[in-house]
Amino acid sequence: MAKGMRMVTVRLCALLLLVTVLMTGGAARAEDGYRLWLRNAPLSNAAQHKRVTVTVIGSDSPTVRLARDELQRGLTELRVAPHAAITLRKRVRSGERHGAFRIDGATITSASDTGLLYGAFALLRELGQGKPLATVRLDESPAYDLRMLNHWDNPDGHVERGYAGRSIFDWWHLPGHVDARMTDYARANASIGINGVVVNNVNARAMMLETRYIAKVKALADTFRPWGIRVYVSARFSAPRDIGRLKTADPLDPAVRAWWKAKADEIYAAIPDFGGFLVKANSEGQPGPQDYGRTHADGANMLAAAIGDRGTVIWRAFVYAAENKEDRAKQAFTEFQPLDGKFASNVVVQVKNGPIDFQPREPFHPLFGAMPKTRLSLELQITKEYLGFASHLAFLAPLFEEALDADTGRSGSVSRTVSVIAGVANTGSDRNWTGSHFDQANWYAFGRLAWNPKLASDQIAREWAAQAFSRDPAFLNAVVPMMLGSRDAVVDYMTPLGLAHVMGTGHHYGPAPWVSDLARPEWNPVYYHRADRDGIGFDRTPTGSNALAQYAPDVAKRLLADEELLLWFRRVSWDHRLKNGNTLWEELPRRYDRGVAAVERMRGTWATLAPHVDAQRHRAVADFLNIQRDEAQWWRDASLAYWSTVSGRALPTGHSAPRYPLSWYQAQNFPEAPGE
Ligand code: BDP
Repeated sequence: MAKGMRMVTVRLCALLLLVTVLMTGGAARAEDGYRLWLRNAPLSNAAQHKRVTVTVIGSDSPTVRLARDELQRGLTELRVAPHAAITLRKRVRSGERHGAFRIDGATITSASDTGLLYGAFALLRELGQGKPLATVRLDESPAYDLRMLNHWDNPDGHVERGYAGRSIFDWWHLPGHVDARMTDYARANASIGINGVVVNNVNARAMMLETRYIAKVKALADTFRPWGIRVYVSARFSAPRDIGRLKTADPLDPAVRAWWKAKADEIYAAIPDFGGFLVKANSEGQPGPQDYGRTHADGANMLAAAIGDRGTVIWRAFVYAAENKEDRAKQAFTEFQPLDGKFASNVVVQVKNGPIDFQPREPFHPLFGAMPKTRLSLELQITKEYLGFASHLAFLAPLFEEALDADTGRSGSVSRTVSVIAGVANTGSDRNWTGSHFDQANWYAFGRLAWNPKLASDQIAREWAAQAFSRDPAFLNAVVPMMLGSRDAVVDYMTPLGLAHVMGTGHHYGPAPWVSDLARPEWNPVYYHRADRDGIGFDRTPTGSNALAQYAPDVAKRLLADEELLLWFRRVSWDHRLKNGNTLWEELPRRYDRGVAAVERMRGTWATLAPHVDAQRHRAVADFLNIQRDEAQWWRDASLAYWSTVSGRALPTGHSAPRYPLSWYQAQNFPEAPGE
């Protein structure tokens, strides 16, 4: 092409681009989701600030400088007003919890640098939702000292139950190279108040404690520190044997105790603010103190002694054993409750929200409220192992809220019985961090609720959607209800009426209620639903496993009456009559159909929102909703085909027959399913 022609073409292209941008405004900017909820989309078309002044009084630290930079950048991007002057003031206030802050218009006050940083993010969050600067008044204090993400990331980059690509932690190049993404990750966490990060899988390799790995962890800790985040490591209990050349890992053996003490000293020499260890012991084949006839308390206290007052040992209560004939839902309580009062003061016992395993719906775990002399942590799963992975849109704030608000009947709600909140992270190397755009909302919701468990799901959804997509009320009024109903839709099309653990073997993708041939009884879906010709459900009343007795009597009564948990607690006949007058056999297909219809509605809603969302993200979400619709239908059809076969009943009239015979569903195989 001649030079002149080329110039004309270039000019034409530039003109075309300009016209497109002018015509479509911000919405058309290609967006890949990398900026999460920190997009700071302009509030007006006004020119950029001529001047943003941030004055810092009383402190000068890397953290305060980050707070200042964040305000400078955020206010400029938001274009709040032609001029803005903000003051960050560090001032002691007695009894203030670390990280607390106050905002009074343009002044942010805190006793800590981290509090000033949180205040900066909070101010931008308020402004981002359209509140005028002069009217912003906040007085915030985190409900818990420790708000942490647990990464199930392996050193080889694979993420257990990860649906967003590979691990964000590049162990191979650490410590020589710390990827810039680590700063963006820490910034995102700080913006929602997360202040602790466990960087490796609970199914841990002892290698993480080797000297060369300590150097890698230190590089991360140094990067995260200014953002107010402490680093923790999952410790393999058998490490003294695996890497320490000892013959035993018995927690009462003096050599073992000395090994852990020396290891802790080595770590603290490199990372003075190291958070501590997370331990999965004697669970799903992991080593633990019971291998030596010792208790969980013996194991936890040994590590607690090694760490001393420098950090925390977080000991998981997620335990069950194949050799144990007791109902799996009961085993953690049976093992841990009698140990109440036996744990050292720097031990936290971490309990999953429900007694089985992160199902779409579970009753709260009976250990909450039952260990008043022990510090407890609530473990939630942000990654959606059992809720359709990243491709199903399921906003988890209502699930988290349900867990936090559950009344234990002993010492208030679950949120009041815990002192730590942990979430199994959903981050990965995908450009949008979480595998899908809407799964960012689950990371966000987790952080917000760990900061303030009283926040309502709809407020969180609104905040997030306004920042991540659009603050236009027309958009929010459609998208927020869609998000709020999405988890119930999953419950309906996967596990209605208290069903649980009916997912595919290993990967947990798709329906497989028929599976009955796995080595351990409690790995089989049939163990959980117990369906046959006469009925369905797990009897956890006194005539069955009596798991109900682990709850306070009033709570047990309430749980038993809750039809959403019917088949969790009771075995009933297919003709069991529900409160709405339907028999169970009539109600089941109604629930599945309701779930599928809800996804269909979500697709419709999203289609109408195209004018509010950039084309790239709109398309990606629409594609995933199509996948979700097809998979919801698959769940419904496969489940009903199976229930119909075991019960020997034809589907009630008014419900369409499954698309394929049961054998077709049973023959499906997904060796490529991620996350296993
Ligand atoms: C289950 C997961 C498994 C985890 C385990 C745990 O399937 O990958 O290792 O929980 O929490 O939900 O330890």
